[in-house]
Amino acid sequence: MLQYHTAGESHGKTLLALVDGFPAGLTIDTDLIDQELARRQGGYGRGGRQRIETDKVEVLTGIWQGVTLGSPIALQVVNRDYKLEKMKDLTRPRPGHGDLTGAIKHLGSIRAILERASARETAVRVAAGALARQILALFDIQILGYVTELGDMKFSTADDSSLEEKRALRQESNLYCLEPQKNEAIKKYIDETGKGGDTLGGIVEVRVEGLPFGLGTHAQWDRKLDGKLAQAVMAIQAFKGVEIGLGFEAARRKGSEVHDPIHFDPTQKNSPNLGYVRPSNNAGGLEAGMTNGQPLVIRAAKKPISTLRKPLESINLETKEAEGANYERSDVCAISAASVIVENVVAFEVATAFVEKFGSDSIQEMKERFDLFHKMAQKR
Ligand code: EPS
Repeated sequence: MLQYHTAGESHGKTLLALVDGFPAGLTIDTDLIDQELARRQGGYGRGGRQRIETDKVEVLTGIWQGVTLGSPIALQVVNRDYKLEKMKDLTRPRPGHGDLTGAIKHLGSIRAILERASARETAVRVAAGALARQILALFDIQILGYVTELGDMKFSTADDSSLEEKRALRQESNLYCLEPQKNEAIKKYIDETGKGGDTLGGIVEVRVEGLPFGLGTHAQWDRKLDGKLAQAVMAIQAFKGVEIGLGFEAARRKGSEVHDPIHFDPTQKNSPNLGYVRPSNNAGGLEAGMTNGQPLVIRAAKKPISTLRKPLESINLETKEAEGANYERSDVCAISAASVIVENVVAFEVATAFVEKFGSDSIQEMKERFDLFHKMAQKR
């Protein structure tokens, strides 16, 4: 099974991801991983830390002459801002962070909790996802994440444009949304919020195109792809909600206004949808926990960062007196970074389901099995 775990503290020596179950025989392009790491550091509203770091991946194990061995792959992103040994503890927990609960749970310091709870850890989650999506790229599966809301601002999802057109729009945006003409308004909104000592959250959407039928399963709850995606995305720091396709809106409509009719177009028989076209995609590409040949569409909501320059009410844990929460350097808005994180976390889960269906021993075997399945499914 393809899976990963991470290690590392925000201001510790390094961040690590251990990726297990990765197939042998794939030539890895580390520049593509570095591009995703650089994107994660970007977008308007990020804090001072991003001027210190230039995140780059080092592949420590599992690769020989640029090709995966089929053995565990250890990825490293070194922290330039390593200063953990010199850092002091905090006494006034920040509402919304894990400070209070973690310190009580572990009978320890706030520092011990915040260093691991920090979203800095997402650098190696992005690295793991950017590695795994290189499997998907071999099978022409494309993934794009973008911001659709920032605080009370809403952005177009450019529904009539292709994924590549959307990618070009995103490239021009200072927030990785699809409306670059709003760059100035975005800057103003974030600057004003920051000046007021406050922070902003938002919503991101990820689209995955070119998926075959049948990734995931209907047969067991913990292998349903919608459930696995929801867990992976909800487990990103500060995320509070996940929707697939129409999401919560589906609950407000009648069945006839929700479910996507099934048509057949023989000219599309060779494409991933095998000719089964759907005039709408309210299901977001997943039915009964399996991909249905349509684009996967997933949205997720991120709360505003909980470190506020204008602190919220808190308690001094030593004296139990009321005091403002601690402030540590942070970002006003990290929704652009969040879109990169969700994109790569989704890529990892899709790759996991892909390996589950087509095998994890070698890329050559996966290709044969992928082609065989396509041929057999065309005859179904
Ligand atoms: C982050 C690095 C951190 C924070 C942010 C994400 O850097 P520092 O704490 O050294 O300024 O900017 O972390 C959080 C948002 C959080 O909640 O902890 C990064 O590299 O993304």
